[in-house]
Amino acid sequence: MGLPDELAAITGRGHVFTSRDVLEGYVTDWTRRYRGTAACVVAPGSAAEVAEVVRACARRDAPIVPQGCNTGLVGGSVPGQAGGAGVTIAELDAHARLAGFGYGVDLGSRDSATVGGTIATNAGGVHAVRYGYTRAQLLGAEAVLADGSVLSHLAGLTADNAGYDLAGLLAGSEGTLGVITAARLRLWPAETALVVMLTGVAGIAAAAALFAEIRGTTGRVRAAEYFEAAGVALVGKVAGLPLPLAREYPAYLLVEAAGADAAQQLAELPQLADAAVAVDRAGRARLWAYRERHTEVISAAGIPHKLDVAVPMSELGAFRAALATATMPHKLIVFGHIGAGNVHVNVLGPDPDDERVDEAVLRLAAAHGGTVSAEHGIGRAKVRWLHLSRSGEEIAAMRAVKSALDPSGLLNPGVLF
Ligand code: 2HG
Ligand code: ZN
Repeated sequence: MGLPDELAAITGRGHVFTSRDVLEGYVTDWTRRYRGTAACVVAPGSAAEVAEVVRACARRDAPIVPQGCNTGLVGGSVPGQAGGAGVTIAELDAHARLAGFGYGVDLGSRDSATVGGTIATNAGGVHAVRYGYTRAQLLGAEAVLADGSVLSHLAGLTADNAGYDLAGLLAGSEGTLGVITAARLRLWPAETALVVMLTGVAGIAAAAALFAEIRGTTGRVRAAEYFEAAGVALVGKVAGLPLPLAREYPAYLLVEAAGADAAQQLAELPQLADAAVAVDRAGRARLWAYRERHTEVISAAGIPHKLDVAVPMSELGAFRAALATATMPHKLIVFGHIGAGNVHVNVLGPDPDDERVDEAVLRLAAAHGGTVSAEHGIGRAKVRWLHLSRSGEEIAAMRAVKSALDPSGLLNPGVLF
């Protein structure tokens, strides 16, 4: 019996896919820059089935790549050259809202990204400035380890300080330590009286300064997002949206805040020469679209090199200026979560396999005191540059954890190290 048949005996035949056409969508990552091969895709329906599948693969030394809905952007959820169950972020948030709560992580791929995948990647998203990354939402986790054992800690006690934080370790492990099958998540009281403000600024340093001012004067800031004229032009061209303000600006700052006074506080800011403000749902969505549609319109224009970096707030201006030279002569689109100093550098033009621009941008971020991965993770895309953000001692400790939990390197080989 071949592996697919053995797996079908565990999950049922309808949960094992082997046809080339179906596999294609699972072995190519969202950017189309990373692809690999797989013997089959299996979609187990429970933690017990995941455990049996992992054991069956381990017996045959068959590597496993855990995948949520494959929305990752660093090749971390697709196999190298050698889906299944899951609740989406939008479903989780909608469910929490029925009880007057919300989930702290929100991101553009909310309708497809799964809770398991976002835990594995420690997703940040647009509300990280208020609620933190996924790890901060995690009160416990259940995961199947490489030997098929099930690690489970779901009790959710607030006061619980007994040893290593294994759920925290699984967050951001990018599928290299276990397959996440359940989680206990923190919810937040749903915020009301939301206001979104979009304004033009001279550049990234001005956006950072304005954000600092807004944070000091406005109640609850939930998001602070940055984008530039090049991105707005592409959104206009591909998605057909008109210019967001009366005239064009070099860059834009979008802020979302909550609270009865928030709209008034924003309106009183003396620095705002030209701004659009929306308090109703449709108006807020209209302003958010200029920021949220960046990823999709860039992808429609080509296969981008995505460098998701962060630098200290004080370095943003100098970093942005140096970026223009480092990425020449290619098309550069810069946007990101400015509240966290997180800059999404997208470069269109270089061949997908040509890593010179990746090298230049990541070294530049490191030289400015930043990190090679602010939000998306290391995946396959940034393995070569992990050392720019983690010391030899840190990488050795990570490798020790990996080989203790997955001695034969069965889980997501080629990702992270
Ligand atoms: C976002 O913030 C995502 O929209 C994607 O992290 C960023 O496409 C990108 O580079
Ligand atoms: Zn992002």
